Amino acid sequence: MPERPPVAILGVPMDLGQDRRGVDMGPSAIRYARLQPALEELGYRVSDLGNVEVPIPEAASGGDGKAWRLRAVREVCSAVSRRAREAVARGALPVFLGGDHSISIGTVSGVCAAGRTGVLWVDAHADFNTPESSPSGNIHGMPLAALTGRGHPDLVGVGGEGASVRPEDAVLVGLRSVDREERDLLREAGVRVYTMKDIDAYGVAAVVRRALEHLSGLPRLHLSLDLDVVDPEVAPGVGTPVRGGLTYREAHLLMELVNEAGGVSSLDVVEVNPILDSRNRTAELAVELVASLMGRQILELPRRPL
Ligand code: 6HN
Ligand code: MN
Ligand code: MN
Ligand code: MN
Repeated sequence: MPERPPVAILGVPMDLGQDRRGVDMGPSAIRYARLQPALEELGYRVSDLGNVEVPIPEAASGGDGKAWRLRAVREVCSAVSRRAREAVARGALPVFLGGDHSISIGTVSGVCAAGRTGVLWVDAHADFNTPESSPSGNIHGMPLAALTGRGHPDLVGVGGEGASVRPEDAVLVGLRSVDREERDLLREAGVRVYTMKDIDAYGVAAVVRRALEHLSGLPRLHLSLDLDVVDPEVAPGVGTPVRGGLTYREAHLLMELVNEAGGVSSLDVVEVNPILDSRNRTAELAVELVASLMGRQILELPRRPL
């Protein structure tokens, strides 16, 4: 077996970036679904670094209808960013367990300290709102905008002044719900986008190949996996479900193809909400998808070209 980087798991039980209770239990649900043993079975050395502390919503201050609980989200994301930076400096491959997607303001800004990083954002949503464009004021709809330098200075400033990611280094896959003003922001920024329509028309394989080609020159690759990219019939345990998502096999194929192309240097698994789930299915799916990304194969045989 080739040399594999040590994996470091970090939980971020954050539910402050949206308004449905339960997503703070995502890290527990994913651990309960046996993430660590699944990775060890693939030959990784895994350490679980525990959870970053997150205040409960009742105790979280700051922010208004444009960006709820802004100060608390910023504080948690700054702590996450430091932990992420330390993990990659030690040579680990960090796997961050959310929590809602606002955690990525911390995770991605932290891993970017190790070098220019391509970001593959796999999500039903674009997460490209600013406080001004957001219809909800929920910060989990803003992380990719903040990471590329747009939005509230308190969010953009996490992990250091200014943007962590260049817009041309980000690719969105699986989109099917974008807010009106968010569309304009995305277009102006020049982020590459593959919607569900592209996946329907060209297939997951072609879309993933294009997305990875676009990011291939960069030394690092971060995958931010929002489980709501998967169809809610398959992954019901998410706070903002949207019909028409990836099938079970499309989601696996996406992961398998990223693995085949060389894998990732860091990963987020976010938006799993066990209160809304049915018997932990969505957390179990999350673990399966991570295993596919990290090298689990249907057959351990040499591949023959088709
Ligand atoms: N997520 N675009 C909507 C909003 O409120 O800004 C939904 C965001 C969902 C975010 O799923 O990570
Ligand atoms: Mn998201
Ligand atoms: Mn989403
Ligand atoms: Mn920053």
